[in-house]
Amino acid sequence: MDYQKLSKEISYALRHAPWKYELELNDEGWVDIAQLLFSLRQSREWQGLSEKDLQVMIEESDKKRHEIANRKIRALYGHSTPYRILKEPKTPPEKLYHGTTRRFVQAIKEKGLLPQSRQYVHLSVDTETALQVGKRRDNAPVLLTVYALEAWTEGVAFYLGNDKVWLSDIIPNKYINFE
Ligand code: HQG
Repeated sequence: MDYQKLSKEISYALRHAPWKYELELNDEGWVDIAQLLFSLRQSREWQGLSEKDLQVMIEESDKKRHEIANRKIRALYGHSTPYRILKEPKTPPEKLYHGTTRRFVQAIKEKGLLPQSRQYVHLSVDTETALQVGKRRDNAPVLLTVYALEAWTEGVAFYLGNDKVWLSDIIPNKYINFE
């Protein structure tokens, strides 16, 4: 089984287009595994898909994108669906990082970090992870440092994503270092 392909399709279903799979996310983004399997098995490629495959997909993934509990599965971050998924608010570390494309820097200097098509801004716990994120779109990405704890103290909300990814509301430019 191509677990990477499976992960991409499940991310698409759980982050962006659950209705195309006749799924409805609950407030925290969970869907019943049985319903997801039923839907995916309609296509020839995933005919033999089992719950075990979902577990293996998560274990073998390079990033912790999905989580299983109580016979349900959800995406941990990345959502663009119209109803905002409720994430657990959490006090952030002093600094978080964001890797981006050179051509976005000017706009971020002016407007701060915006969620754009997603529900939350995505931040990384370390510079290496942030640079990997930035490399998706630019081979020489720009690393931004976010003074997360200071922003949080002054009212910007932060939320738990996974061990590497934090989510937040808009980060005003005064909390960002562009060096
Ligand atoms: C940029 C992947 C102009 C922002 C990754 C980013 C991540 C602005 C882009 C996760 C802006 C949005 C999310 C502003 C922000 N003006 N551009 N004011 N503010 N931007 O893909 O953070 O592999 O929605 O810098 O690893 O790149 O899919 O967000 O470049 O963890 O699991 O707007 O998705 O994870 O791009 O990536 P994205 P992201 P997966």
